[in-house]
Amino acid sequence: MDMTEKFSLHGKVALVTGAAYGIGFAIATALAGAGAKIAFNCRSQSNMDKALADYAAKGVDAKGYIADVTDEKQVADLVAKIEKDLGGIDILVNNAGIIKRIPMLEMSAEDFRQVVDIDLTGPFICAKAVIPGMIERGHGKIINICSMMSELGRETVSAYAAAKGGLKMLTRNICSEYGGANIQCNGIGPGYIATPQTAPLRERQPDGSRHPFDQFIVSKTPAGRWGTAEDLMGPAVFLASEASDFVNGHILYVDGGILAYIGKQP
Ligand code: NAP
Ligand code: GCO
Repeated sequence: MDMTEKFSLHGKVALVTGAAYGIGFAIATALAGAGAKIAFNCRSQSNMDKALADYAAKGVDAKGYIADVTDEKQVADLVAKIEKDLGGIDILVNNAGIIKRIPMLEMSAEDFRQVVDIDLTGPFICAKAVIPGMIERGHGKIINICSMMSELGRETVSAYAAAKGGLKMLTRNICSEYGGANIQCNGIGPGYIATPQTAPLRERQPDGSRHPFDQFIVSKTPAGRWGTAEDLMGPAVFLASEASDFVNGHILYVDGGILAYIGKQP
């Protein structure tokens, strides 16, 4: 048996949300490398223009659309446009997300709701928009980008942890409700990945030394380093491809071993 065929995405159409840069960009590039046609959305024309140039530089012929994942009408229009331009969506990667690092007692309900809206309600809206077409075509793959915070808490990220914990359960629920329609919904739980989202945690100190959080993460990660967006490419192709057809409702943590490790002995 030619195993490369099992991982091939030739003939498939993938929508990766919020993929102008960061993890989404790397995942979209990986899916394209496995043969998929790529659609992505972002929220501004300037990000879109830069992203299209970056995709072209990687040899990826991606189609970009402006849409906010929290807006049901914009998402419905996005899905309709992609179906017209590229064909029915076979693979949805719910990647768009934000974080607000604010101690819980200082966080407004408005800030909390915004994080939940983008990180949890957004994936619900996008999944709801593509599932009918997937049922009609008899197959579909949904990958939700979860987090270490789907399992663990930490100071200042109450809204993010609540949303990403919820996203883990939305993943299991989509699996439960639509597994019978041959839809696989799985999550990827990235560890600490060097992207714009985590840049504040890696900022150099005024004296040039590494940020204490940066040192903490490296010591907490058996791999001894931050992850890169490229570390997520193989897992994404696996979960988007036929190779994972009996994997459903699973969260694949790609964390250099953080969740397995109690931490350095004193
Ligand atoms: P990032 O560099 O901040 O990129 C996030 C992307 O989401 C941006 O392109 C952003 O676009 C887009 N986005 C945000 N809100 C959106 C909305 N309402 N509609 C459409 N797009 C929206 O973050 P990242 O590190 O690549 O993270 C990507 C995903 O992985 C997120 O869900 C994040 O929570 C998750 N994650 C990250 C890490 C990590 O260590 N970096 C670890 C675990 C999980 P704009 O330019 O329009 O804001
Ligand atoms: C934080 C980080 C995390 C990571 C990631 C961990 O402030 O703790 O930003 O939340 O981005 O989600 O998996």
